[in-house]
Amino acid sequence: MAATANKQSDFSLADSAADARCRIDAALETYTRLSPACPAQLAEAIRYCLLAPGKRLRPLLVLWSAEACGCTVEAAIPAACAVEMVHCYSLVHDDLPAMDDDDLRRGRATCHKMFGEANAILVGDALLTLAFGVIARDVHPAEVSVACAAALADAAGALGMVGGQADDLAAERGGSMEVPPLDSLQSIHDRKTGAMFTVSTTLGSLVAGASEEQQAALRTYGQKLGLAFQIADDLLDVEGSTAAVGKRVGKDRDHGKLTFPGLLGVDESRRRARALIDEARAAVAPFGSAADRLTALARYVLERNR
Ligand code: GRG
Repeated sequence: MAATANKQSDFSLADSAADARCRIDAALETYTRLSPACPAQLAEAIRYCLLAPGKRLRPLLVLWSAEACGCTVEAAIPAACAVEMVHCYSLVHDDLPAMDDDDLRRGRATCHKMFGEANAILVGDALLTLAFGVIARDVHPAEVSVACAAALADAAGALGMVGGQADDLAAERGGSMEVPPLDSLQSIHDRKTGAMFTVSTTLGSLVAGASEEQQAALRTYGQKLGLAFQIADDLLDVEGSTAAVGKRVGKDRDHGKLTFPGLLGVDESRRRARALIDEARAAVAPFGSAADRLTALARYVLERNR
């Protein structure tokens, strides 16, 4: 993460993110010290994928949304790990030959390249179920745990990420386009990418016992940020380098995929992403300095090169 200094509060986003990532990674490491009852190769594959150097954006959103609502980041660590587990499962499955068929993820060989397709399917299954186990056991009190499980299930499931992925694959494979391309693209990304961003802020606010108003503000922030992130991801596919991004670039064009730069051009896509980031930052302005890290993270999403 670029060393973006926040002007108002004089902290470095890079240092804050590095510190938070250390805590997240330590917890993920502990959660994946699985008992010997887990087959050794499956355990190795789970750790290979989950402990790989991802940006940890979604867990950072959980922690910093909780912080914006006055909670310690420590209390939000289990929910943050659960979100990262679901995200990681989606990447492992997305990379499979039946879906995006990728060889490179987080700068390393993809799970199925290392461990075979059957193991990659099982790693995804294991991560998804592990996430809900973590929420059930480690998010307290019970009513917050239940609310987090329901929100994560909705975001990750058929009406959220899985549904967005299904429509994305259908569109790529020449499915009929019943709605205008831009609306369709936005709907796909609101579910495929945006839902996991939004639920990250929601889980942070739930753990913190936030008011309805705070929850709504963080939801808006998550929605705007998620869409801006996807536009930036599309732009990286056009302009980024495989070495920096850690996955194959140029594949959207090769697959004839519907993308923001493809529909709107690079300049207009960048303008829209900037406008969304401004809206995201405005949504959390009422939190004052408690949301400084969320504000700085929004800027990073726009400027990132990986
Ligand atoms: C298989 C159910 C299922 C869903 C797949 C997440 C996803 C849905 C597909 C990934 C394909 C893709 C490149 C989507 C674009 C945005 C995205 C989610 C990028 C990956 O997220 P990052 O950049 O990844 O936060 P790291 O590795 O940093 O965690």
